[in-house]
Amino acid sequence: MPKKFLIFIPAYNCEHQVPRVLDQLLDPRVQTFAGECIVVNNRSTDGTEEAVKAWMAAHPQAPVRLLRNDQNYGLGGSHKVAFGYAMDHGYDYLVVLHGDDQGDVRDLCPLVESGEYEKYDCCLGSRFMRGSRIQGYSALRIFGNYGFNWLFSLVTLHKITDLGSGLNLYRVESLKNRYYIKFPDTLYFNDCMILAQCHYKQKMLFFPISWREEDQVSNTKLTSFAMSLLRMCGQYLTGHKKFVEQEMRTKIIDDYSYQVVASNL
Ligand SMILES: Nc1nc2c(ncn2[C@@H]2O[C@H](COP(=O)(O)OP(=O)(O)OP(=O)(O)O)[C@@H](O)[C@H]2O)c(=O)[nH]1
Ligand SMILES: [Mg+2]
Repeated sequence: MPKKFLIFIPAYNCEHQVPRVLDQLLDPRVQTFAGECIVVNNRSTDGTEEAVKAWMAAHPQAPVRLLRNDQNYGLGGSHKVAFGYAMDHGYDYLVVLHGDDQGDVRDLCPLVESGEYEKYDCCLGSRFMRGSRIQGYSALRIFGNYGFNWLFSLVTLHKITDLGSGLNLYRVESLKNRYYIKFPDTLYFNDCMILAQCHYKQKMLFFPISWREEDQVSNTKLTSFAMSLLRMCGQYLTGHKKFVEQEMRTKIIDDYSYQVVASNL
């Protein structure tokens, strides 16, 4: 039976980029596997929601649904919304595609067309491996990423070539025990996911992607991000199990609730 794919686009203040991301879904190669798409608006303060609605009105055949989080849950919290949605709606796979148009969902096509993705619990897009293409990142940022990939690889004894790009594929079954629920709701969510996937011995594949920074605003504060990653590595080293099971949120949310604000389905 063909597998059901849900495309999840996290969106926060990306009114200019999100229509371009939705345009990527019109590619016939993408349409062969993409089922429904949810855009999760994390309470943007710009015109993101209007831009998505306008795109949906112009493409009434596109199976897109626009969700709005009941609070700003951060990028991690938005993943929790989407993971829950994928489980509740019977999806087999979930594709994460950032709404700020830095990646290209077509980079997934070879993996999906060959069926190779079925061997893994997650296929993680990598900006820093053979075959990857990266534009618009400073040398410092690239160097820092290579350094942290190396450090995380050493700590986990797994070859890690990206700690969190904006194009990833998850097997929904592998998320069903909701091991991720106490992970930070912030931009550190992906780093914790990788450490947990190593701890739980999930099958992980890194695949090369193209990534660009053109008209996007980077929200990553490099120094504090680096310090937090170092702290995380230290904690993981002193006890994997304790690390992945601890409460990592500063604010506990019992229900990552949302409203459906528009739907073409
Ligand atoms: N910063 C931020 N992004 C969010 C949030 N909720 C959803 N997003 C989306 O998450 C994606 C990643 O956010 P970015 O700020 O670009 O962070 P990043 O991609 O990790 O870092 P860069 O490589 O610098 O772009 C974007 O598509 C945002 O639209 C949020 O609360 N804060
Ligand atoms: Mg970004």
